[in-house]
Amino acid sequence: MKKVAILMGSDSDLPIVSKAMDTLASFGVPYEAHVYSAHRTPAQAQSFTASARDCGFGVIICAAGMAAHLAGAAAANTTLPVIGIPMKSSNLGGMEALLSTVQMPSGIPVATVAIDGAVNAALLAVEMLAISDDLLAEKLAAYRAEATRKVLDKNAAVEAKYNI
Ligand code: RP5
Repeated sequence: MKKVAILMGSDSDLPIVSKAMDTLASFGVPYEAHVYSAHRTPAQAQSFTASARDCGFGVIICAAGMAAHLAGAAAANTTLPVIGIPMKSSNLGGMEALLSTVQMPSGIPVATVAIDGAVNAALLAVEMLAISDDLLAEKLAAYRAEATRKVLDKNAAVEAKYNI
């Protein structure tokens, strides 16, 4: 199976990014995580993303906050699919990272998830790998069914308590 690369601009992103790691692990999807910054360590970020396909990766997830250029810079160096996670900040709330990540020019796509949307970034990566992996597709279907069951259980509890 192809690996997922998880890049984050800072180790301060880890509390959110670890949710992507946990989600990938729950599907048995191999991943590597690295702290590479488009601004602070541009050479390392460039080198990693340019060689990612040859190194066995199938998808790259990039989490970055503030003037978030990591996902766009990664996408510029590879034709692997890149998923961007805009990180919430204390000053502008992540809107700056959202706009920096989502507003890519034509030709260099980044699939941008919600601010701090690490779980969905991982699920999207799993869905991409599941295009050519039937077992992974079955795991995704089971995950959805379980999520549906949990909501229906909550609905049943609310209906039982409040509907007279
Ligand atoms: C971004 O700047 C990082 O992705 C992080 O979200 C933000 C702040 O980084 P630190 O100053 O906490 O290292 O590059």
